[in-house]
Amino acid sequence: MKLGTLTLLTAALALSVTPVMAQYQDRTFRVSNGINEDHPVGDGVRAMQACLDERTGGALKLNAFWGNALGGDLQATQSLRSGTLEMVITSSSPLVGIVPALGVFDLPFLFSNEQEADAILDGEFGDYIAGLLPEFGLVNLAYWENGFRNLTNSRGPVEKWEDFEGLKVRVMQNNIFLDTFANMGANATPMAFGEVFSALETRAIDAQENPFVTIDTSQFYEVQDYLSVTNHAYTPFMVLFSKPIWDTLSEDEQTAMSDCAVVGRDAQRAAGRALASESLARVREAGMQINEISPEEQARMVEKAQVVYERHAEEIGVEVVERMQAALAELRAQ
Ligand code: TF8
Repeated sequence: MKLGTLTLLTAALALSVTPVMAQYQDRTFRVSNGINEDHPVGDGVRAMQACLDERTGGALKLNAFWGNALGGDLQATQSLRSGTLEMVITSSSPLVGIVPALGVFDLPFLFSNEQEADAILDGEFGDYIAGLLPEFGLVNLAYWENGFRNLTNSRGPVEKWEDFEGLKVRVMQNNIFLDTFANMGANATPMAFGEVFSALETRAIDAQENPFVTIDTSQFYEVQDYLSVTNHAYTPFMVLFSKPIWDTLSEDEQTAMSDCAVVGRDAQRAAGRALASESLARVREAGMQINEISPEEQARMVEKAQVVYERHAEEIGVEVVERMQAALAELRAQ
């Protein structure tokens, strides 16, 4: 054996026994948010940052922008695809024009409770959907919680199917939501989230639908009098990263981001679930009337909404819908 080979062998051996220190460059990622910082997403971002600080010694930093300061969800997501913005935390719903399969999460009354949503999103089905995104220039780091959506309006109490008749309701830029509300007899108008408050204030529209924490932290209680506990949809938040920028990160940096997004997720969901009842109490105190939907009426709504599944299966992808239904059936059989 020649000396040179021996030296190389020794060096290789030394490398394999000495733990290699992960390498992180100083980088700052801008994060676009439509909601305000006091929303539980704020807790999630702080927890994700604390995890990154610990993991990368302060090299990777999140710089979050709130209240649509960097544009709406859809606009921000397009910037990720072109590599001019690093991150957005957005509902999946406004993105169906980019990734039709995401429409599966918009199907009315899909999940029955948060445990079901967690199991589907954090399990195989969530991975399957995340696996579709890189082709569209997006990387999903984790699913966070937006929450079960509830209707608010300024016209009158909504407690049954017939009460939706003629209600001018803002929906997300999403065909399935549009159809769900049109099917109820409402006059549904797609609109970006950033325009909702003033459209409610000027009475251009009567109604909107979002989880309790958003109704609270976006101050919709100032311009809405009635809140119906409809729980008609659960649309997750996705923590999206720009694929073109992602590809410039080292493997260690990518792993730190993915792992810390999951740490953030757990903090965010916990904060959201703790805040939900507080938010409900706060909007009631602010003068909103809370209308419960009776179990019989809820069952009737679920039944009448089934037609939306049939009408949109093809556009979402029949395989995607079937996979979701199989995953849910398996969960419910346990
Ligand atoms: C909506 C969504 C939004 C969120 C937020 C802007 O109603 O639920 O509240 O995507 O991040 O548009």
